[in-house]
Amino acid sequence: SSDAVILEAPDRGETVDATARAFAEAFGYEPDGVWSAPGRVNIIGEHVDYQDGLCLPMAISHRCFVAAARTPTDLVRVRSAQSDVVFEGQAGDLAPDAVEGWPAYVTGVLWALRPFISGAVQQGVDIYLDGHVPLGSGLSSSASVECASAEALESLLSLGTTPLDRVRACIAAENDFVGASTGGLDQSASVLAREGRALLLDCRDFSTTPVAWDLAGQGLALLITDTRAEHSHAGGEYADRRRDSERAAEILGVGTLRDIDPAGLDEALGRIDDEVVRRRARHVITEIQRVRDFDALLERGSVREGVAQLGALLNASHDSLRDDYEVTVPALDVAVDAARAAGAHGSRMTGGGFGGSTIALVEADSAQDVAQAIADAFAREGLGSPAFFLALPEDGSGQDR
Ligand code: GAF
Repeated sequence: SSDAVILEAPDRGETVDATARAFAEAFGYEPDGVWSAPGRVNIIGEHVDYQDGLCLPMAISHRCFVAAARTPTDLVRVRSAQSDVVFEGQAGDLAPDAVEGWPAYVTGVLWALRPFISGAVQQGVDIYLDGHVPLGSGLSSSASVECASAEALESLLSLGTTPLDRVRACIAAENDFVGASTGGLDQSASVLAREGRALLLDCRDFSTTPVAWDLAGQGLALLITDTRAEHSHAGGEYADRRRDSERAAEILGVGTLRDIDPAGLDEALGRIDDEVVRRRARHVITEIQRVRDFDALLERGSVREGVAQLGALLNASHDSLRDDYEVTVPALDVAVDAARAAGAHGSRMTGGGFGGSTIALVEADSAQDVAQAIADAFAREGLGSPAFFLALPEDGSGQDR
């Protein structure tokens, strides 16, 4: 296979300038500002957010940029560098199912923020979007669009929202406007992420605790492999898994599987007759415990000190997602197996699955070799070339200019 290249995100300052220029070309005047929000990787805690679970996401350096301005009319116009599809409509007409394609991720946020807008939503805006989180990569390109839009709208319309208000508005945009029944992990990470940190996210209330995650200082790195196997949340499989887990909670007589004490796992599983639902429940309950164990290791010492056990937890998470939750695809398993064989401390899929990306915790000076081993395995298996990045913990959404 060809040489594996670990790609860097485009320069942030230059992209801010380019997005402002593109706005001016598209609309014929200068924007009021430029805002951005990052994509994310979830280090551990997968497919548990919609069961009130715990997750450990961090932002990555790939971001979505939004240049925008308030207009004197009630017209909303949305354009992007990535697509010829444009949206134009009256602010007051925004409603679920009224907007098609990617502009729904922008207009849905304006719609979801309406409780913070005094009077009816009559205020027009012009928005130009430049998204650099690879689309369909499982790295939360959709959340980055929503959260960058929310930052722009907060500033332009002086809404007075808190970061958590914006998280909730972006979740509502995705669930109720776009119609994808996702759980809130991605929007929380994109808004609340902190530079140099991972976030322990409690999905009961979306409260977060920053966790030290200084890999570079310890000679370690988190290698992202975008398998480029197409994935989408609007698809039925994600919703099926969510339903299976809700069924399990119902059978066990709890609001969510978070309420099940992992110490009583066997007893609880014994009460679920359906073999598939039982495995789904086992994943969710054990995954939440893996996040607790992971966090406890990070509390106790550095990533370096706990690296073997942390890696083992990453591996166990992937195996559970593959065998019990059944959300992996061959490309994800090939990437994970190749990373482990090449000496990664641990590796797992990240995000919703059914395609998308994996992460591997590696020695910094072996990242290139691990990437090459994955690229070689893809070539051997007849899979398309993957893309490689390093996950560098960036800050969450905000104003760039
Ligand atoms: C996707 C969803 F959008 C998240 O809410 C979460 O469920 C994740 O899959 C799985 O952990 O990214």
